[in-house]
Amino acid sequence: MAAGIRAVLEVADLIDVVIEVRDARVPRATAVAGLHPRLKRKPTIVLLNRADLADASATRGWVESLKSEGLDAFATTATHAGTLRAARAALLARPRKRAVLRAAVVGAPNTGKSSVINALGRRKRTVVADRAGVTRHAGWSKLEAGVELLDTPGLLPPRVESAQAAWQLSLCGSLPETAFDVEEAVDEFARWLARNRPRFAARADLDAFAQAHGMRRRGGELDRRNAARRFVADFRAGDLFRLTFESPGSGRDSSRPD
Ligand SMILES: Nc1nc2c(ncn2[C@@H]2O[C@H](COP(=O)(O)OP(=O)(O)OP(=O)(O)O)[C@@H](O)[C@H]2O)c(=O)[nH]1
Ligand SMILES: [Mg+2]
Repeated sequence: MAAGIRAVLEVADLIDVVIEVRDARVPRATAVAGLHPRLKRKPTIVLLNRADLADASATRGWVESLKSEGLDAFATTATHAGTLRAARAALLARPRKRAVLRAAVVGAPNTGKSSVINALGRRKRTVVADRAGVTRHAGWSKLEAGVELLDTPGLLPPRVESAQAAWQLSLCGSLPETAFDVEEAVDEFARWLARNRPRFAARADLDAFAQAHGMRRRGGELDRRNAARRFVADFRAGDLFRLTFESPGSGRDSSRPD
């Protein structure tokens, strides 16, 4: 993802506003705008995107917490353009130092950056797909007269903070498929659910999931690997349950250390 940060930094002087797209289910692990001092200093609008897949009250808590730190924060679902209305208004209301207001849309891979650009412009301009690493090059597009948006490739911290953050990012689609073992990620998830959301725990039991879907190998044993793939696809599509992994906690957003 080094290309991602390079692409943004090359034009950092031109950028008036950063629109940071986070995944509302992992708002701390997908906070990347603070990674580089040149981006961190810019006025920032934080979008907690994929709000449709996150726990609604947790998202409200995150929005409040980010606002209390002085950040402009909005819950959005980029696949529903209407949810971007308030964020769009906040962007257009920004004071303008130059004739053109330029905003860079940055975020971890697959958080919905390109979808946000399409939704802000209320039309399809950029390619979106449900896997990390789709946008490979930064590209400007005009939102309206005098306002331009920069789509950027996904950024990740050089080192993902913890093993827990890694499997959570994997499940949410922000780490490439090759970066994790799908079966292990679902098993970790099942253990996390048992501790934190016991009412959902049985849903992530791979044996039970394979059994329920009739997924067996030729010899007759349960096909846990295929079950894990199907489970992850269902989870990403929002077919299982809404869930937020990280709670805002108290005080500052630790993802934006000084
Ligand atoms: N459920 C849901 N899906 C979304 C939302 N926003 C985007 N998506 C989907 O998420 C997938 C990734 O969206 P993109 O816009 O390509 O994400 P990106 O951040 O540009 O991805 P990269 O360029 O690969 O870093 C697509 O399948 C989108 O349709 C959302 O708010 N809710
Ligand atoms: Mg993209």
